Amino acid sequence: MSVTSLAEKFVEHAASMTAPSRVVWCDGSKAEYDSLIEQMLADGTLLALNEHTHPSSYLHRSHPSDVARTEQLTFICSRGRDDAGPTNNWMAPAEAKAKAGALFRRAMRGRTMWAIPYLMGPAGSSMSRAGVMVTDSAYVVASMHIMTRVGQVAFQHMRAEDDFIGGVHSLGDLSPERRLILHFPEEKLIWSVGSGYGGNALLGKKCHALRIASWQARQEGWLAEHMLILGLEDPDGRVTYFAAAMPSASGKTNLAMVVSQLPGWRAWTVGDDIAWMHVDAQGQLRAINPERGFFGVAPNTSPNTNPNAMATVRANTIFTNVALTPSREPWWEGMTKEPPRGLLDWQGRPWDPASGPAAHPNSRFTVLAEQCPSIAPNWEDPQGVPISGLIFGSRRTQVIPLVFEAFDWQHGVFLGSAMSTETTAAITGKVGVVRRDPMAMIPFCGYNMADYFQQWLAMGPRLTRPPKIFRVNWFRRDADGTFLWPGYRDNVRILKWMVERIRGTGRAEERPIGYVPTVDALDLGGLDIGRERLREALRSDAADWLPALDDLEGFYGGFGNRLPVEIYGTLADTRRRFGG
Ligand code: GTP
Ligand code: SPV
Ligand code: MN
Repeated sequence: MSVTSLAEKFVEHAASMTAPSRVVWCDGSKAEYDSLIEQMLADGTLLALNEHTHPSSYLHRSHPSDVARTEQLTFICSRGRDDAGPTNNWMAPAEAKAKAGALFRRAMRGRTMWAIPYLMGPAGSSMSRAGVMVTDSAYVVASMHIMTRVGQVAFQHMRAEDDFIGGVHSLGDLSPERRLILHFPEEKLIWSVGSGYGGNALLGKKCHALRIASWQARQEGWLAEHMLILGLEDPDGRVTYFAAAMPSASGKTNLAMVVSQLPGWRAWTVGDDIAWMHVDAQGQLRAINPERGFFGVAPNTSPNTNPNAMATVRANTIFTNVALTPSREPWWEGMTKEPPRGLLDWQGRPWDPASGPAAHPNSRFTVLAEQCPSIAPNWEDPQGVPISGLIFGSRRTQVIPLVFEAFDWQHGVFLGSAMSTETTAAITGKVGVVRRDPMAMIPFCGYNMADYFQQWLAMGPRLTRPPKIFRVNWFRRDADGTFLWPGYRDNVRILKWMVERIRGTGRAEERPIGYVPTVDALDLGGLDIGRERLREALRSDAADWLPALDDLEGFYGGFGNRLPVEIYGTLADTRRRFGG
């Protein structure tokens, strides 16, 4: 492999700081992956699973205090504080370097440093971007092999010597007290120390492909989004592509792999977590999936909810923090009705149901996308796929209807900016607390979100046929706490209505919040759901919405006059339509 001299310099500099006993450049080969696995089996980082039921699959148990993203330890270190904005933690670059520098100093002594050149996006795509990260974690290297394209292909994509994002990662001592995840967008640099967990440590994913990429996208006129990408094929074989933003652990992987209940309709998976979207020369929005694999939530994945994910993880999969059966098979809550006897919990102790779930609620699988039965034949098309519909979804027990459509692009951007959601186990902290999460990007937007809304607004006029924008909520509940909508595979019914709206045939009523499907507009064939229940799922009234709009105004106020006037204007219009 030929390494460019700037990449070499970057790695040498990281090595002089962390003092590893040796530096190994990764080539991304299968032999390299196999030897990493062998090494981790030998030192106990991985346990081999049942070779008959789960060939070439492994269990990794992480440190119990290192099981999810830690947002309070994640910082945007732009030169100007205002450029990070009120929704990000900010630290001055010099202070950040001093703090993390002390943690990195000689952190790799006696250990191997791997240097990983990686590409985010399909080979041969002008939308793909390269990175070079170093790490002292074999688990991170093996995961990067699955989640990104590692090796020479990264250098082939650099348009200049310095055309890469640099990343420095060390496990440190895994203590949250000595953990920092730092982004220096002006230097195209990421520093992460003290965590081995996915979003904190696989620097190509949230750090590069969202926080740094969103900063670059703003400057270059594109969008880096926390979105799945899927194609929905109709009975005539026509495929309509959607990109959908939903907060962490709120349904992207499930929707991306959905198995249709409707005869003749089928979904094709393009990506399950991140979308990079550009306007092409014809004014069409096109999206690529920058990733190569899935880092998916295990709990509640079952042959019922997500058969495609179950089939995907049958082999060549690394499981993290799931439970283990006596026959060395992985298990998690929701996989089967009854837990098998004799389970070891995610920390390797005999499972005691009184001490909590057997699998960690944020336990995950890491697996190549190409193993997914529903993977789209064109998922690695360098041109990306043409997007006709954009979806913003969140997890709300109340207020937000099952589905509705924005009046136009500007209104759709407003709906995205107005999202809030209930927190999940994907981040440390309390679960189920409602928080603001515009476009599902609150943890991932690498710059001032007021500017981000402006970026979204500015995309509309550049598009010849702007995608229709929809808002969904699979998580609304009745007074007894039961989900009003069955969700999962029945979500295809909602996608079908969206396709009909895009084609101009779907029926809807105009409401203050947008176009809401009439009860008979949804294809409910074979589904046992009462009209009253569906009406409740679609309900939107002033009594719920006016207070919610007041709360939203308070959130917007945090951006001061940096917030685009269009956003305030659309808020005022909505209030007026409700008679408020
Ligand atoms: P990240 O990988 O963290 O970004 O998560 P994700 O958005 O891909 O979420 P995922 O699809 O893995 O879903 C997480 C959890 O949401 C699942 O375990 C389910 O509990 C729940 N979920 C997903 N889809 C539905 C749905 O349609 N209805 C209901 N009720 N729950 C759902
Ligand atoms: C998320 O939390 O949104 C994830 C998992 O997709 S992580 O890679 O940890 O960010
Ligand atoms: Mn995610």
